[in-house]
Amino acid sequence: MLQRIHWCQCGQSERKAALQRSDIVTDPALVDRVSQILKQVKCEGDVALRALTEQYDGTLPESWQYDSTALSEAGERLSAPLKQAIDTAIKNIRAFHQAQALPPVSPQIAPGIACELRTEPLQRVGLYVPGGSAPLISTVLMLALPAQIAGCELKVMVTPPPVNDAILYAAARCGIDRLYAIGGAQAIAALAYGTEQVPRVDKIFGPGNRFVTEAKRQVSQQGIAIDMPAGPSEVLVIADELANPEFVAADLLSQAEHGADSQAILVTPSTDLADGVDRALKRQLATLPRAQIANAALRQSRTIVAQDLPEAAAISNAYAPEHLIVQTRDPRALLPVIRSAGSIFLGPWTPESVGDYASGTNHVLPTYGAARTVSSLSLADFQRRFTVQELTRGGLDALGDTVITLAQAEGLEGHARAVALRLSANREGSA
Ligand code: HSO
Ligand code: ZN
Repeated sequence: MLQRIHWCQCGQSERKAALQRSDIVTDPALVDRVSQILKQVKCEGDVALRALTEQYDGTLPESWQYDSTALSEAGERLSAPLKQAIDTAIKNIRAFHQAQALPPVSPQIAPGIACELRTEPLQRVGLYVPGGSAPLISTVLMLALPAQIAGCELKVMVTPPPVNDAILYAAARCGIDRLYAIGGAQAIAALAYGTEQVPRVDKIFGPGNRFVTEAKRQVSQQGIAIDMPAGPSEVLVIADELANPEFVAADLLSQAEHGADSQAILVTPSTDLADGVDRALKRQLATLPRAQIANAALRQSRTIVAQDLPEAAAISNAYAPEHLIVQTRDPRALLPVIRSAGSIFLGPWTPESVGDYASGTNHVLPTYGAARTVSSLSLADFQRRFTVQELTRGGLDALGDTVITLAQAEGLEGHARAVALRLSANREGSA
């Protein structure tokens, strides 16, 4: 079922190819088109938003703007179990992100020298929630809750029309201030430049299709901050001979159903387990509603047979997956040797789905190997850190000569004098 690769039989280039992601081709036509869309929205504002929405998403609905009152009415049309599920997910995600608040950092460095690290919320944030084949209610929670907890003053959400009631309800419950039924590159442009109706924001968050990703890339070069580079979603599962092949197959499929460009990789020392997973995949695919998408994704997925679990961990480290699921006899034992994974799911009772929706962690994660240097979305992404310092007269007296020596070593006499004249004022004063 899955293409199988035996790691020990591979040379360097075959190993590299085994961990290859599908190419993200920067299509010059797409780059051009997105650049035109950005310009059009920048120049024509809401008129452009209407025209572009008509071109790409059907018509812009009469009510394409929702303030907090309009949002709060959406709940009336939603089933009780769905509202309950959204509320439970909110409770858990809020708890995990609230716990991320940094305690104040204000060490006394030396007598008379006080340094502080403070945080403040970003003021205006723009949150993109994809529409398309699956309305991502959970993405509303993952973006809006940390923004709310951070205390961002203005939280603007955009999502393509038609907007699902559950998205509106989730937005209301997470304190979204304004929501606009616009999507694609035009929505990113509206957030980046502002239009008559849509306020300009300082930073744009959220996943999206190729247009959205390219638009975020282009506006980020114009000085608007973005959360992280986005690529197709991916999972790597490390499983040993004790893993349940049905569980493993289900986890691979939950990733594969996201999109034809998703990637699912199984790394195992057991060919028996690999065989079992292949059989389970076939069985489960037969009744999966999105089997066509999942099948396409599985065509670029694979099983890598490793010699042992340490080698499996090394393979995972080399791939740097967005999600890593570990289903082994003692999953926590592997944790110390695992590096560069966006989010790690330990043990048979921790499918990726729980983190996607409701356990509390964020599902906006670095893809395409970015996990080597980029972290999962967290409270800190909605905050800015800055430092404060204050020296007393005595503090400067004690540190002054050090600074003067370093400044002179750099040939920056002006810096040295800014200290030296205070020191002499100080010493004369006390003489
Ligand atoms: N697995 C996706 C998030 C998601 N899954 C949303 C279901 N809904 C990327 O982490
Ligand atoms: Zn998912």
